[in-house]
Formats: sequence, C-alpha cells, structure tokens
Amino acid sequence: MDILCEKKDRIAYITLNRPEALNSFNPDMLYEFSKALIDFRDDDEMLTAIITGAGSKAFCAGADIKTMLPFLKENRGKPWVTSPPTIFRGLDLWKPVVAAVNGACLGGGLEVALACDVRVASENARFGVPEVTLGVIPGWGGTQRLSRLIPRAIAANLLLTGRPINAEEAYRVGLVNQVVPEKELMPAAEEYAKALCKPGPQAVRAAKQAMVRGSEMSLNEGLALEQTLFEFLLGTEDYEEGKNAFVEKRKPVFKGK
Ligand code: CO8
Repeated sequence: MDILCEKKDRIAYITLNRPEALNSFNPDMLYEFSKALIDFRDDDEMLTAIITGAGSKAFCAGADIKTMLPFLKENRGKPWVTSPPTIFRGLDLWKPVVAAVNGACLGGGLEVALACDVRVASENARFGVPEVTLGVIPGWGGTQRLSRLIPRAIAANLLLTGRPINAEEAYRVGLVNQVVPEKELMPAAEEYAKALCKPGPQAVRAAKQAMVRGSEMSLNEGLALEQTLFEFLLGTEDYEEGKNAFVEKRKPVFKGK
C-alpha cells in the first residue's frame, strides 16, 4: 500500500508510504491518494485529516521522476488518465486538512502541502519546487498556490531557481504555521487537528469554502458567497446548538447537521 489510512477520534491519518523513493508519487500511488481523500470527504465520522510522509527523510519528494513523469508524457492530453481528483486539483474538499511535514517536501510534495490548510514542519523539513531543474514546471498547483500564500518575490525565487528553503525560512515567510523538533511533529499536528474538530463542522467547512472560493473572486462576489453561506448556517442544528450552549453557559455538542 503506497497510501496508508487510519481513522481515530474523528481524525483521518493519510500517510504517503513509499519511503524507499522518498514518498514520491508513482501513478498507482496518485490513484490511491485520490481514493483516500474521497473516502475521507464522504465519511461523516471524519472531521479533519492529517497528511504526512512515512519515515523521517521525506514528507514527499514530488512526482516519481522515473515512472510518473514518463507516464504523464505518455498520456499527455488525457486528464481523465493523469489527473484523478485530489486536493491539489479537481476535488472540492471543505473539511480541513493538516500537513505534518517531515524532511524533504519538494515539487509535488510541496504542492500537496500547499493544498492543505495548516502546515506543521519538523526542524529537518526542506521546501522547494525544483521542477525547472528537470525542465518542467510545477503542475499540481505550485505555480498558483505558492505565490498566493507567500510574498511574490520569494515565491518567484523558489519557482524560477528551483532552490529549496529550510524550515526556519519557511516559517519566516509564512509557508508553515509552526516548526517543531522531529519527535514533536505528530503531536503538534494532532493539536491543530483536534482544534479543527471542535467548532461546528458545518461552520468550519463553510469558512474554508468562503476563504478558498472567495480568493478566486472579486470582493463583492466573495461577500455575496459569505452571506449565502452565513444564511445557510443559520438553518443548521449546529447553529442552534452553538447559540443555546452559549446562552446556557455550557460546551456545545455539535452533530454536524
Ligand atoms: N522520483 C523518483 N525517485 C526519487 C525521487 C523522485 N522525485 N526523489 C528521491 N528519489 C529516490 C532516489 O532516486 C533514491 O533512490 P535509489 O536509492 O534507488 O537511488 C532514493 O529516493 C533516495 O533519494 P536520494 O539518494 O537522492 O536521497 P538524498 O538524501 O541524497 O537526496 C533529495 C534527497 C534532495 C530529495 C533528492 O532525492 C532529490 O532531489 N529528489 C528529487 C526531488 C525533485 O526533483 N522533485 C520534483 C519531481 S517533479 C514533480 O514533483 C512534478 C509534480 C507535478 C506533476 C505535474 C502533473 C500535471
């Protein structure tokens, strides 16, 4: 299994599991990744996912240069073959996702992390988009998401030179939320995940949707989307529970309905 999935306490753990190739994606693994994400999206018991890489050397070194890139070349013009829905393209996933980044996070690996909502890194993490050094460009969202997330000059330097940055610099430029010693990586990621499980699930998803979709819209369109989602939430049981719990001075028990 190139993708491991475990579910515990409403958190889905998705592990990229080809440590012998630094968890780089071959075509089968990409399909398995897609399935795992769809399963997470459709499982009502699951509220948040944590994506990480097996072993301590890498989160993910990107597409497998020896198998994936030739596969993509062979199937040029056939997105139905090359692009199963994932968080970096084609899958609307409004449940929150945390990336726990251990070691190398390069190319497609960084693109996976960029498509997550929160990124926690171990001190040995390195981030980069080396695709230009292979004669291609990032193709799983890196050219778009990186410059939307961090200052454009820094994104340009990474994208156009292919040079990586270390965890400390990634934190300084706002690429990651927190840097922790390696052994504290999963506990730190779990802390974020648990915090994301606490509020009303429908509200968390609506907030993510408004933020992600809104960033693609004019301010006025974004405000209209926000209002639509707000009014939708007023009709949910979670809103009644959240409001009543506040008034009754107790903790809310959300059902995600
Ligand atoms: N693909 C295939 N094998 C890999 C990859 C990779 N991306 N990365 C590492 N490996 C393999 C190595 O070949 C090696 O295998 P072996 O032991 O059989 O020789 C093993 O993993 C260990 O790697 P290294 O010996 O190189 O380990 P180091 O610690 O010396 O170096 C690095 C670690 C710096 C991470 C180095 O392995 C490296 O530079 N890897 C390549 C990183 C890279 O260039 N990634 C970008 C790939 S392209 C991409 O991601 C495009 C995504 C978008 C697709 C678009 C679709 C539309």
